Amino acid sequence: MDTTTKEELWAAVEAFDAEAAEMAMAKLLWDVPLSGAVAGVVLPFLKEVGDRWEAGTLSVAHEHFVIDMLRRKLSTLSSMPPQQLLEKASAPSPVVLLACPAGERHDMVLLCVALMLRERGARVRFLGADTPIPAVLTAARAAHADAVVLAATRSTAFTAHTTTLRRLAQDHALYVAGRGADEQTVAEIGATALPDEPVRAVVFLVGALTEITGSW
Ligand code: B12
Repeated sequence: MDTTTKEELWAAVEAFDAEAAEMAMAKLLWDVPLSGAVAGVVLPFLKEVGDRWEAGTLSVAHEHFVIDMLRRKLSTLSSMPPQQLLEKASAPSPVVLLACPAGERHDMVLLCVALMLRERGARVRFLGADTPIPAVLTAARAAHADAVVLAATRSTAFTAHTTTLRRLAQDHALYVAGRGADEQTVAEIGATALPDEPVRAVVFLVGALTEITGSW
């Protein structure tokens, strides 16, 4: 990341200067492909938000301000359908449904993964934060999802719904991620754990989906 622009970005965030923060973010993202922007700018920035928040140098208000700006920037970056889908609209490509279980609001990394998958040509259905597991099951069936990706910071977000998640895993390839996806939880719900690092997780999913669909 360009250090001067990064400093401008943090100064703007500290002053709640939305226009300057967006200008700095736009400079950092200028002419960078989506996956490069997510991996090289958005995720490191999000990590620094987390570090500053834990160190007590970033207030809750700043954190909300940053998350809102990032979400808006990410949706602009992904406003066009990916090239592969425009070129071959009828070509089979896997459907991936992504959500955070009920009570879980940490969905920014999941959103980054969704955008990177979309850029690789997957047909992404993003349900986002706080989605009840029975609703995920219904949506996965209706969308004919080839894979479902769930992320949570607490393992109880998964283990409170073991029976439904096991049923989900019987019909759809089920992947879990985030701090709550520990080894014991993953085994209990019959899912597969994704690599913790989002870019590696996307590579892993693309490989797995190619095997599942046999045609991607
Ligand atoms: C931003 C933030 C929020 C935002 C979330 C905004 C959003 N829409 O995502 C808001 C304000 C909503 C929030 C709320 C709360 N938060 Co909060 N939050 C954070 C913070 C500061 C940053 C999270 C983040 O995005 N980090 C950057 C990413 C890159 O790092 P990461 O989360 O560790 O994720 C890594 C991996 O786990 C993995 N990963 C995570 N998700 C996914 C998904 C996929 C698909 C893949 C492949 C990988 C993956 O990738 C990352 C890189 O390795 C962290 C602190 C921190 N250091 O992270 C706390 C933190 C996650 N929050 C925490 C807590 C406790 C809360 C609250 C309970 C606080 C409160 N008292 O209200 C509420 C709970 C809300 C809820 N019901 O879910 C705890 C969680 C502890 C735990 N394990 O239970 C943390 C760790 C802070 C702390 N140390 O206490 N929070």
